[in-house]
Amino acid sequence: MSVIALVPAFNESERITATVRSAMEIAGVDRVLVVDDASSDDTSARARAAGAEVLTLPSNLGKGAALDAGLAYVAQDADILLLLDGDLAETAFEGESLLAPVVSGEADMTIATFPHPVGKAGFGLVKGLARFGIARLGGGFLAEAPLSGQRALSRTAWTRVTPFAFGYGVEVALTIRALRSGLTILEVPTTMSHAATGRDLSGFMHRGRQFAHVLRALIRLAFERTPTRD
Ligand SMILES: Nc1nc2c(ncn2[C@@H]2O[C@H](COP(=O)(O)OP(=O)(O)O)[C@@H](O)[C@H]2O)c(=O)[nH]1
Ligand SMILES: [Mg+2]
Repeated sequence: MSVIALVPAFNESERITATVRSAMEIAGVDRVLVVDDASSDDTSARARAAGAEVLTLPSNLGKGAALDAGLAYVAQDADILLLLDGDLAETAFEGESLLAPVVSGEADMTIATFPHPVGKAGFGLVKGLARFGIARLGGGFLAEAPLSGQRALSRTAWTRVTPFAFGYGVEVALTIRALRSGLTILEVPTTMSHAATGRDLSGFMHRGRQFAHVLRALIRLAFERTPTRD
């Protein structure tokens, strides 16, 4: 059974080396593919030096399109997809705990939950919108980590829930489509951490963009035909 880690990365020069090395150490992971979305730093070079395969996109297309490009690149060879953000650094290793329930068939998609941040990172608006949207459009499912991009998906799951949604709408769309397809989702507690944004201008801009992308995904999903269960 082939497990391929897909790592979207945009200007992750500081953390990508540790992320790649840690992902490669996960038992069962066969390939690690970093999709560098036209970073202006040396993310691609560092990812390659750390041992990953690297797909470098010619212009910045956003997280969802980058994941689509990565998936197209590995689809023939992939049974289980392990999605790991590029900014997890050493904690990417905890992606290991996402695999077992999918390998055993206990779950079609696992999602890593993170410990609550010590200092308040944001105001929880994006998370609140994502959680509300998933509950509303996904039959009442209350997601502990609605925005977590750290997931493992069986082949059945990823063929049903892709293509990925635009930008940062990826996660809510994965969860809602999985629920609508009757797939089993399991949230797995981890102690992963990432480069959380703070309450400065770039943090607000980042969350504003995320909010817009999540809302866009929810509006599209509200009109998307629900796949029939088989
Ligand atoms: N390929 C690609 N990855 C992106 C882009 N924007 C963010 N990412 C990556 O997606 C992951 C999550 O983004 P991040 O900014 O950390 O968002 P957050 O963790 O949800 O606050 C990280 O690995 C980023 O490097 C993008 O435009 N393209
Ligand atoms: Mg992050």
